[in-house]
Amino acid sequence: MPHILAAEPAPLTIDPATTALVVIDMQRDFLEPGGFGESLGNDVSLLQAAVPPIRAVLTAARGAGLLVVHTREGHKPDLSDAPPAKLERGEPSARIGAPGPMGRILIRGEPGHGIVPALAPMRGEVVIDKPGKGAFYATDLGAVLAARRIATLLVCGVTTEVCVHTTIREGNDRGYRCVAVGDGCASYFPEFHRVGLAMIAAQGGIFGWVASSAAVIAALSGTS
Ligand code: TIU
Repeated sequence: MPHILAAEPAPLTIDPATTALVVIDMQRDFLEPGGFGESLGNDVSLLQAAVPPIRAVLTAARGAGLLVVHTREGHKPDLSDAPPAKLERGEPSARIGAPGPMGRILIRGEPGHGIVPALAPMRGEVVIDKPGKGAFYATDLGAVLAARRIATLLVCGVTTEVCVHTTIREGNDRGYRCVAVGDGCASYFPEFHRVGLAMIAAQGGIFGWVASSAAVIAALSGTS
């Protein structure tokens, strides 16, 4: 049954049968010290703010029977899926593939590549490994969504202005109605987070909508 979701710039109707929750890159490499995020010079503690709202939205999405998709950014151990332009940035000792306290940085199968325990995928949920910032690039996300006739994506995760933004832009161009769950996103730069969300909803929702986790939960539980 369709529900009304309060959002910016305007409310929209969502049908749980054709809506997916997409949780972007809530990995130890971005959220914990010693991973990729910290290797880039960031204060990784800033991303913790998104964890409780995502947990709450995950619970609501599971209860409403939504398709739940988790993504992980990372590369094959031989780095064959990582373009040199991505690898050559940063100090050599802290680049993608370098050893760190959570294993090789941003490499599939290493401890740092895993999703934080608080948001661990449940059995049956889709986990998409992506080599880029967008979740559609070089993945089978599009096929997964098409098989379920998904029309609307509720997108949360990190970081707001990098992988969340890229995924919403990709999804918008592919015809999906993309809703950023605002407090379920976070950035190492609070200003980028704020402006990143504003950019989505500006101009009449130029490439999507922005809703709060509370509004998403209310819509999914039928109380809005
Ligand atoms: N550095 C940064 O802000 N983000 C990334 O490198 N990847 C994601 O956003 N997942």
